Amino acid sequence: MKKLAFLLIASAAATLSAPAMAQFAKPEDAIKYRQSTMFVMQQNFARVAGMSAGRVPFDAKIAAESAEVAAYMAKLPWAAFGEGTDKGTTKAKAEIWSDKAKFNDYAEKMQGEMNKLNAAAKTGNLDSIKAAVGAVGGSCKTCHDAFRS
Ligand code: ASC
Repeated sequence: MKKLAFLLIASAAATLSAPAMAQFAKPEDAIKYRQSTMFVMQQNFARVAGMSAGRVPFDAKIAAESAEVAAYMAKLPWAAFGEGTDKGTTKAKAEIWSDKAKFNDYAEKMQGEMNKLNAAAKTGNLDSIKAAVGAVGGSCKTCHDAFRS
């Protein structure tokens, strides 16, 4: 009985010390999760970027819906960069874990720019959308240059 109580407390403590990992059964799941959420974000962002560059006809409703999805997806990948998820099928650089403050800062900046794009897309004003698309693209690139191999 004592042993069981100890095991329960030990496993609760392990869970508390690794909140980001707690929601993934294994590191590969976390890697797949962050890649999948970034893929869905990128697909939606690229649709709006294509309109803003004139590669596809501007459709305000589709732009607004896509920006909304991209802004939501932008929140999701970060919980999946827990300890132990640096190895496997991933382009994530070790610097993500050794310079977490900078990584988190870039992640937050990207979300901020994505929220601005979402707001711009709701207005339907193509010039504001163009400006916001440029800022989002810049924030993607800044982080990829530093943290993606
Ligand atoms: C994309 C994509 C990125 C960014 C970046 C912008 O659509 O996949 O990583 O935009 O290329 O510079």
